[in-house]
Amino acid sequence: MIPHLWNDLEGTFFPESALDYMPEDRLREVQLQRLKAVTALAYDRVPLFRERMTAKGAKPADVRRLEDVRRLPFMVKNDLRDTYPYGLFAVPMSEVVRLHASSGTTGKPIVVGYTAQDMDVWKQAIMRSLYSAGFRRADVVQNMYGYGLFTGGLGLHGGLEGIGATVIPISGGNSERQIMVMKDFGVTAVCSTPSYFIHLIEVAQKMGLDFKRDLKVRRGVFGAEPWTDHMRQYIEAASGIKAYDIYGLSEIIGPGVGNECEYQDGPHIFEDHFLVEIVDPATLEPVPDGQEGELVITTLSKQAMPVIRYRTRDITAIDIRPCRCGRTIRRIRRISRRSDDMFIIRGVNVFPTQIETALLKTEASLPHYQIVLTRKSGLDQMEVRVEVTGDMLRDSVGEMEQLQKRFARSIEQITGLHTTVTLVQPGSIPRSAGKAKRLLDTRNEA
Ligand code: DLL
Repeated sequence: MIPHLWNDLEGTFFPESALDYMPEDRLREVQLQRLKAVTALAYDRVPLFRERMTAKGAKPADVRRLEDVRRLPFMVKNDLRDTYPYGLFAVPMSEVVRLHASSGTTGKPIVVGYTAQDMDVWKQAIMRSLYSAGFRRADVVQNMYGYGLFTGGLGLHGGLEGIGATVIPISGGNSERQIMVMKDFGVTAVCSTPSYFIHLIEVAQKMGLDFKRDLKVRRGVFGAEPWTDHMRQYIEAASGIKAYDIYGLSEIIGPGVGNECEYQDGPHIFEDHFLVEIVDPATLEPVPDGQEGELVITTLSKQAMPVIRYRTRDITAIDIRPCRCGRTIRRIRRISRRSDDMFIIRGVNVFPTQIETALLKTEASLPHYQIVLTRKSGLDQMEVRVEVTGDMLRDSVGEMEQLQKRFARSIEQITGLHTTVTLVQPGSIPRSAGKAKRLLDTRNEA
């Protein structure tokens, strides 16, 4: 029997989600009850978790108060990779109704699974996200997140249908068509990565359209990559819409871990489903509320893949100031950086090591390379500079161009991203005595 972890609460979700306004002591009670249940579930069903608990001398019964979460072992992205594909699942495959995947540091993605109940929890979390950002059933919504293995497209889609909005499942790309649809279908709200939407603003301008005058879009939820307040101001001023931050990650559920309310002051976390802690990434000790550190999340109601104390690598702080909207679920500060070297370009997660793998696959000798990220007309661009070694030197210019193309193709195969490859003189890429600085990210330097 799979325990029911969430529908014990008779929550009325609409017109306003009662769960967002639960009295704080009741919320903490719910969290504790669920933390106990999810710890027991993982202990019973997930060997990796049980082994780590045993190594720590811990038992599920040790969780008596919420703070006891600190007695539980951490999980990291590598754990998902090491147990690829289904090693962290706590239910038989017959109970799993959906799989999603996200890229990891090696060629293999990480895989996440959902039971029917997990799908419901996810849908509710997205409905609450959209509702807090002002989306309503009368909205016509263009969902520009990628449909497929990425959690963005289908995740948002479920919640959009849940609130009764009209969904246009267009996915990303084909920018002129996006603008045409936006105009002709009378789109009132959008879901997109912030960088792609900025690009669309430019495309619309090139097509001779004025966002404010010619389009009916009034709001959007933006996430899947860091975006600054500066970018928000730009989006709002240039398009006349209200832009809200949506946060989430595949390992936890996908989009919908948290979302901003009308005050646009950092995402409220759906704390009845996600327990958040902030730790010092070096010592892993908790930091006081309000102080910055690494966000650690425990899923409180997921069945297929319960995730305990997941180190997100996202750097933020819990905002303990009450929000003017009256929601009791707390907020986190908007995420502007990660503690590891993964970077996100156009919503796709990329690790420098993936680029290295691609270069090595093309040419056997180890190249010196640097990844340069820039932002042109609002759209993120990736350039990979590769130092030419003796082994790579070819006679003709044409052969060198071929080499360049093969590098670019190999990078695209591994990351799915189109990139410019530039061959540079030997010795021109800076060397470091310690860690190599593979990434030059100038996207926020404007
Ligand atoms: O990006 C899920 C998602 C889809 C969120 C659509 C929002 C909208 P992943 O591909 O696993 O999942 O990437 C998760 O993206 O750990 C953050 O580093 C980053 N990220 C996600 N949302 C935000 C945001 C989806 N609002 C990783 N602000 C996370 C900053 C974000 N970074």
